Amino acid sequence: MTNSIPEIRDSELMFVIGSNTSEAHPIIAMEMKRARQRGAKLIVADPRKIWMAEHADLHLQLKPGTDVWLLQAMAHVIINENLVDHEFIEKHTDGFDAVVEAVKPYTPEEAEKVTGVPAEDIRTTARQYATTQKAGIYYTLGITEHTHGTDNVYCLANLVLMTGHLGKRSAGMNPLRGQNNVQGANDAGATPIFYPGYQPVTDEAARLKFETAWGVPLSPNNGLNLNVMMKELTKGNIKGMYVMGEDIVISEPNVSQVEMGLNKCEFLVCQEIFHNVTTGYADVVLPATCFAEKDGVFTNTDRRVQRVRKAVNPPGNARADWKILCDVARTAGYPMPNYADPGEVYEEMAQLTPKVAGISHRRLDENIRGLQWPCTDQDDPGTPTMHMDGPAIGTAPFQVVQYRPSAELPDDEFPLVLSTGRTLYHYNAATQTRRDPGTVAKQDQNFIEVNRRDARKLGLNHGELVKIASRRGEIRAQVWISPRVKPGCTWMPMHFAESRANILTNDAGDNVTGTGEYKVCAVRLEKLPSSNGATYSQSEIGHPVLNDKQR
Ligand SMILES: Nc1nc2c(c(=O)[nH]1)N[C@H]1C(S)=C(S)[C@@H](COP(=O)(O)OP(=O)(O)OC[C@H]3O[C@@H](n4cnc5c(=O)[nH]c(N)nc54)[C@H](O)[C@@H]3O)O[C@H]1N2
Ligand SMILES: Nc1nc2c(c(=O)[nH]1)N[C@H]1C(S)=C(S)[C@@H](COP(=O)(O)OP(=O)(O)OC[C@H]3O[C@@H](n4cnc5c(=O)[nH]c(N)nc54)[C@H](O)[C@@H]3O)O[C@H]1N2
Ligand SMILES: [Mo]
Repeated sequence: MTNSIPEIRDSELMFVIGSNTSEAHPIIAMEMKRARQRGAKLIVADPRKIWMAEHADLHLQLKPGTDVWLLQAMAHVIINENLVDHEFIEKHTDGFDAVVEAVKPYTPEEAEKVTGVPAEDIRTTARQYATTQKAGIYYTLGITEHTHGTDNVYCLANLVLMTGHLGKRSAGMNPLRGQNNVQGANDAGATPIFYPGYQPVTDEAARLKFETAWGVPLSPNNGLNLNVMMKELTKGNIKGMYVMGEDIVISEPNVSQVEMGLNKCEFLVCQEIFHNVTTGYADVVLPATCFAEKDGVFTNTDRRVQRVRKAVNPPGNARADWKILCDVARTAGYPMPNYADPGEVYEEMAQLTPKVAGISHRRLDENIRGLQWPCTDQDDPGTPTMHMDGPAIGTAPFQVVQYRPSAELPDDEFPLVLSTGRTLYHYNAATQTRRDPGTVAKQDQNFIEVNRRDARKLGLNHGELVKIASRRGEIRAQVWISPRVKPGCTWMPMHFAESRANILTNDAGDNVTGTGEYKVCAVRLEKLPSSNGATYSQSEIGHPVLNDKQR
């Protein structure tokens, strides 16, 4: 996020796009509702009538995968009506003229044809966004989990830059991060292209710095992204894999291919706090401690580094992830330093990473609200709002984007669009939440949201089991006739191991990040003979997949 969660309450306008904020980020949604009560406008762009849309002044219910059209049309209006911030563009950006040219064909009227959003609503959104001072963009996976996810993000960034909504409080560009510490994991270099603090692997000076500090030669090449790894696994080119805290057999797109790959994989290590479906394939499972059983830091979505402290003792032989990693490295022959605690690990990172150079466990103990990076030295109070003195990289480049349709569109054979995501009650692969009787009582089986019109055409009743097929496989789930989705669209959560959405999803990846197209694929619904009333039994959970390595 360029800005911070506490700034949300002072917003004047929130543009929430592709984010089911109240179910996936309920605390942030509460801040948004608070802002709303204090007079802020809320505009939601989402193919589904999510709860947030019910709070909104305007709901742009676009067709899945058409965001580029919507956002380019907004840019078209802002430019045509001269609502741009000329001074900001002049002083801080580069390449605006090319965008002016590129968005010319994206008229609101044409956009209406593609997106299904009335041209007048696009105009209203563009005008209000451009002319409101404290206007922030909030987005998540509805924007990124597409083969054109990066294009979507570029379009949003273009809007921020042309209106000068950067480096101001309660404005900016705010991707809401999914997991408690996914920001921290990325910051620490858990990506194939960066050392800690986004220092590029391909940057010679960065590489030399880390080679000197770690006393080993390092590869000058980027690693493989997850999407490419899974494809190489399926081809049998990846012989060994080390999976830490992920249930890839549930969460990767086109997951039957991943299962085939795991059957070929010669050596699989899972470092886990529970047995999940993927550990069923593992040669070795290393038991790790959960968040409440260890010390360290988490970095929140607004770049806020905070201390977490051990509250309970771990069970059995479970050990902190960092201790396991250190021992594996030592056993493999690398003389890992004898860190006394995670504070010393952080110290090393801070020494090598300018963005967090001023952060330490000691300082975090004194600052109970955490420190937000960039925080470059001991006296730096941290950075709640980024780019206050202009873009951190100097000049911010506009990006020219052209619409590309989703990789798989509905046709006669698979006539419906399926989008997937999450519900309030379960967490991702549900390894954790389906152990809790409370959440299971709220939601115990998979379902697919279908519009009444499509259900009637197919003769489907609310609550009956239906077969859902895509080009990649088929599953069963309960039909939910739902006003949330428009005709032609369906939606289901990703949480259910015995009815995996990812059997259906498309593994075509974004051309920059590789992120799979979880948000759009084509499916067919088939009525099952005498299916009424059939449900899954709880005993099936946890053992849904058999494979030739299971023992
Ligand atoms: N309860 C709960 N909370 C969670 C999680 C969980 O599993 N359960 N998971 C966490 C994680 S890891 C993450 S990454 C976040 C994700 O948080 P979100 O991204 O908010 O969650 P999703 O349900 O994946 O999808 C977001 C929204 O995108 C919309 N959408 C689908 N297709 C499109 C499209 O083409 N365009 C637009 N504009 N919108 C579209 C969907 O209708 C949905 O409302 O949630 C985090 N929080
Ligand atoms: N169809 C569809 N698929 C999706 C998505 C979607 O929107 N639609 N979203 C994608 C997204 S955004 C995400 S983030 C992924 C999530 O997919 P996964 O990461 O596979 O799902 P989680 O349930 O979050 O898995 C976390 C695992 O980590 C373990 N764990 C928890 N704490 C610790 C710890 O401290 N240490 C260790 N070693 N393990 C721990 C848990 O037991 C669990 O097995 O799914 C992706 N897949
Ligand atoms: Mo995520």
